[in-house]
Formats: sequence, structure tokens, C-alpha cells
Amino acid sequence: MGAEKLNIDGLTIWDDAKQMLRKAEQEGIETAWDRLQQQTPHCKFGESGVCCRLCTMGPCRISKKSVRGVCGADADVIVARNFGRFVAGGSAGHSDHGRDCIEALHAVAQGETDDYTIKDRDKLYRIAEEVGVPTEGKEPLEVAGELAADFFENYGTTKGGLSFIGRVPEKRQKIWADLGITPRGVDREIAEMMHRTHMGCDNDAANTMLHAARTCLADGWAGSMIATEVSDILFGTPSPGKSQVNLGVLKKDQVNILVHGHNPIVSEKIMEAVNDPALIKLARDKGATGINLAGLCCTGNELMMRQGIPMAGNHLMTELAVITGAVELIVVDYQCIMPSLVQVGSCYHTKMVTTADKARFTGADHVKFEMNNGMEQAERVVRMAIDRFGMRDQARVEIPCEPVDIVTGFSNEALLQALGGTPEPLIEAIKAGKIRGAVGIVGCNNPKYKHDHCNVNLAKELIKKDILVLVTGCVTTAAGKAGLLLPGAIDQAGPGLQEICGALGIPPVVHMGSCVDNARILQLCALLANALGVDISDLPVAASSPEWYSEKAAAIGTYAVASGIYTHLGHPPNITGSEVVANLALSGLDDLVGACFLVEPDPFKAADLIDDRIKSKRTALGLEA
Ligand code: XCC
Ligand code: SF4
Repeated sequence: MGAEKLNIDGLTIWDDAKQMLRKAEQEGIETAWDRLQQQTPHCKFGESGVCCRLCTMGPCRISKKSVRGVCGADADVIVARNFGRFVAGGSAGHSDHGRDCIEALHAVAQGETDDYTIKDRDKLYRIAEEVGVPTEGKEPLEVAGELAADFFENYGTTKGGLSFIGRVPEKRQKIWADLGITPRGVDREIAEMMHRTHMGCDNDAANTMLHAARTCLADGWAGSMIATEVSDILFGTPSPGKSQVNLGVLKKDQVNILVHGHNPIVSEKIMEAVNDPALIKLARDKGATGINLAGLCCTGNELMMRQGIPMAGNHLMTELAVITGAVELIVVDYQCIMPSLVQVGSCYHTKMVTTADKARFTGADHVKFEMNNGMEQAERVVRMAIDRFGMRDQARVEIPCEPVDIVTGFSNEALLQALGGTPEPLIEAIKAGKIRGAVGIVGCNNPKYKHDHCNVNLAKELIKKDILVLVTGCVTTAAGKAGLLLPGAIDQAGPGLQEICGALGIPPVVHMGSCVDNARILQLCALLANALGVDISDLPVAASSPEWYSEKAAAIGTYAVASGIYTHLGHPPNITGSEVVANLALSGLDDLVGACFLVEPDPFKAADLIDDRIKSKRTALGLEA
């Protein structure tokens, strides 16, 4: 390839990653970091968002000498349209995942499947009551059917508002209503975003940005929230438990299967299949000592939260996990799965299996999961993995380091239980300044950063300042590897957080789930705001996605801001080509929705800036900063 040699030590903070990058180099295997080098420098028009490909009079790109596209659109319009479509993509991802969960609930209710059941009946009834589905005297399946029907309604044009609109503090609902951004239904907002951004429709950047906010709100308060709540109903509401993280969770003498993607519908079945005594025996007959299941990315988070399976790694660890040479098979559903995994796998004996028609990969085997064949297909996939164990070249296997212990499973229900059943102790701790605030650190990895450097250091800096950190998505693995997801990590926290977390026996960095589970954080913020009789924007809270990469992360950031949560990003979305849009994001939104974005690549500076914001919110609430 003739590319420059990578400076491996500068690419990641982790030893397991470095060791695998060296192995990749020796074995001539290309990774995301090599490809980033090939792609650098990136196209400046694309990076600043001023390239428009929305019609064939173009493509057009805006520069000093050509300030308008062929149709007359300027940089502001083009940037806003591109951003709108970007977050519509992210909202579609989470929300379509949510719809798949409702379909599973519906299938259970109709008796169309034996593969899925209602694991948390209490939650089924509780959520049904909450959204106005009557439960009295009804059997669980009847309630499940009506709840599924109610949730499906959130996807079209809702008549009476989103199912979970009642969770939103009144002041926030009023802000949305005044701006005309109350979300009306997931599919509608996404489709309208596509419509508005067609040539000749919404040619006012600020107006397009408001619809971007509306689209993302439909994701946060409907698509993602439904995904989370239905997953809990079907697979159980997470409660605290132990697990382990990093590549050390792979086992040299076992059949290693990785689940990757987002939706627990496939991975839960795989987990059941690996525990099937007949399949374990089959693996033993083939010379393995057992079958080991580990997670990657968010489906890993889902299984870790509920079932305690270990996590092999986050986004940038996915290729590196295969490079251990110890993985028989990766089974995926959708989102964040690098297409390169097929190529990396083909350098070993690693088989990639896809399960969803909407996410097929050339070169992978397709084992289609449907509502009524989940168990059968899961067993088939596990058999495929066992078959490949004999093809493994043990001489090429290298499993770096020992796994790190973590505590996971903090759903809001679990958190409230830890608090003694009410949010009161948390509120008292916030008032007393022992917990000065809370920050949700969410999202991804991006090879443009030293892998996990910002994720880990931001979390460390915040807990030092007595700010409770809630993590979801790929930040989880980062925090876990750094030892921050253990109660013992209170040693690294400020005195107040040390006292409170110590008394509750919880870590100062709390794992709340996958990317869709950011809805749990939204709900928690709403709960606190309602308890205090204020708006979410009045709370001493913030969100951050330091190393984000995806459309989904941008959608999360946007619904957080539109919900009143100040949101830090390590780098801006591709909007810097428009002053109007950039100013709106970085300050203008503060006047409109009571929150805005902060962009800061340095985690230490970001921690200080977030702290400043938390201080100002505390002062405004009449609390000591
Ligand atoms: Fe994807 Fe959810 Fe980002 Fe990880 S964190 S890289 S979006 S897997 Ni949500
Ligand atoms: Fe160019 Fe306008 Fe067409 Fe975009 S919509 S490609 S700016 S002519």
C-alpha cells in the first residue's frame, strides 16, 4: 500500500489494542486506522458541510468564488439540509430498532412465537398504565397486544401525542409547543425532513434546524424510549450485576462467538443457544472446553446489562477482536458494524453471519432471524461456530491481557432501588452539593482521536469534581477498562461523590446501557426536574459524546439539547461552513431551548467547561456552586 507506518502508541490508550495493532501490522492486515490515513486529508467541502448532492443540477460546492449552488441555495441552506438529513438517518436507526422491538412484542401477544416471552410482567403493566392502556382484569398477552398497538401509533402521525409525552416536564412541553417542535410521530418527522430538504422546500437554515430538533425529539422520546422499555419488558429490566471487559474475555480453549450490533432480539437467542447442553457437548466433542459468548458495541451492552455476558470491546476494538485469531464467528444484527469485518475475518477462520435483511454484508453468511424461528436460527449459528473451531490456527492466536471486572445493570428502576425506592436521596445529595451534578457520557469511538483518551479522561475529571457520570454505548467499555465501573473507583472521585456512592455501594461511573438507552437518562432527568418542579434545562446536568462518529450520536446530541441538556461534543458535525448554523448550535439554541452544544476536543478543558455550566445551573437554583 506504500502508506506511512502507523505510530501505534499514539493511536490508542489501551495495551490490548496496541498489541493487536502490532499483530495486524506484522500480518499485513488493514484496520480503520490504515484506512483513515488513506482518506486523510478529508475533503474540505464535505467536512464543512457545504457540498450539496441533492439534485442533478449539481453537485454543488460552496466556496468564496461560488457562493450559491445552481438553484441558488447558499452555504447556510446547504449545511442545514445536510445536517437535517444526517440526524434523520440517526433517528431512523434508533427508531427502526424500536419498531423491531414492538413487532416482537406484538408477535408474542398474538401467540405467533414461542421464541420470545414477557420476562418483566410488572414492567409491562406499569408501562401500559403509564401510557393509558387499561390493564385491570387483563391477561398479560392482552395487555402486551394493546401496548404494542399503542406504541406502533408513535410511528405514524400520532393523534394524541407520543405515548411518553407525559414524562416530559410541563415547562419543556410548553417550550416545544411555542417553537412548533412537539414531535408528532417518528416516521412523519423523518419523512418530513426528507421532504423539507428536497430542492425548493425549506430554504431557511434556522427553520430546517428546528425541524432537525423535532425529528430527534421523536427519536429520543419515542423511537429510542420505546426500544428501551419494550426490551426491558421482553428480556427483563436490568439490575446490578458483575461482568468483565476487554479482549481478555476471549478464551483460548473455547469456541468464541461475538455478538455485534444493537438489538437484543438476535443476541438474546444466541445467548440461550450457547447455554444449550447439547451444543456445549458438541463443542467438547470438537476439542473445545466450552462455548464463550462475548459482546461488542451496543448489543454487547444490552446483553451485559441484562445477562452479564462479558464485553470484548467497543467500536474501534471490533476489528482488533478478530485479529486475536481466536474468534470463530461474529453474528450481527445492524448498525456500527464495519464492513471491513468480512475482510479481516477472511484473514483468519472467522465467519461473519448477518441476521437482518436490512443489514447484509457481501461475503457474510445470511441466517435470517424471524419472530418464529429465533431459537432454531440461533442454534444453527452456534453450530456454524463450533464447526469452525477445528479450522482455527492456534499458532496465530494471541489473546492480550486479563479482563477487568465491572459492575453493570443500572436501569432507572435499579438506580431508584439503590436509592431506597425514591429519587429523594439523590435530590438531597444534589442540593447538599455532595453530588454537584450529573453528566451522561455516551457514544462512540472515532479513529481521528487517540482511542478512548477523551472518553476515559473526561469521566475521570468529572468524578473528581463530584459530578456523577452515567455512561452508555461504547463509552461503557472505555470506562470499564479504566476500572471506573467498580464501586472501588470512588477512590478517584471527589469527597462528596465518594461519600454518596460509597454509602450506596455504587460506582461513581454508572453503566446505563446501550445507545437507545440514553432514553433512560432522558427519563431520569425528567424525573428529577418534575420532582423539583423545574424544567430539565434548570438541572445541573450535561451530556457529552467526546469521540462520536455516527449519525445516531448526532441525533442523540440533538435530542439532548432540544430536551434542555447542555451537550459537549469532541468535534463539530459537518456544519462549520455555515455561520448561521454553527452559531445556532453553539449559542443560539440556548435562547430557544435552554441548552446548546459545546465543542471541545480536549477532555480536561471540556470537563472545566461542563463544570462551569453546572455551577451556573446550581447557582440559578439557589444552591452552592
Ligand atoms: Fe455505534 Fe451503539 Fe457509537 Fe458504539 S456508541 S459506535 S453509535 S455502537 Ni452508541
Ligand atoms: Fe446544487 Fe441546489 Fe441541486 Fe443542491 S439542490 S445540488 S445546491 S442545484
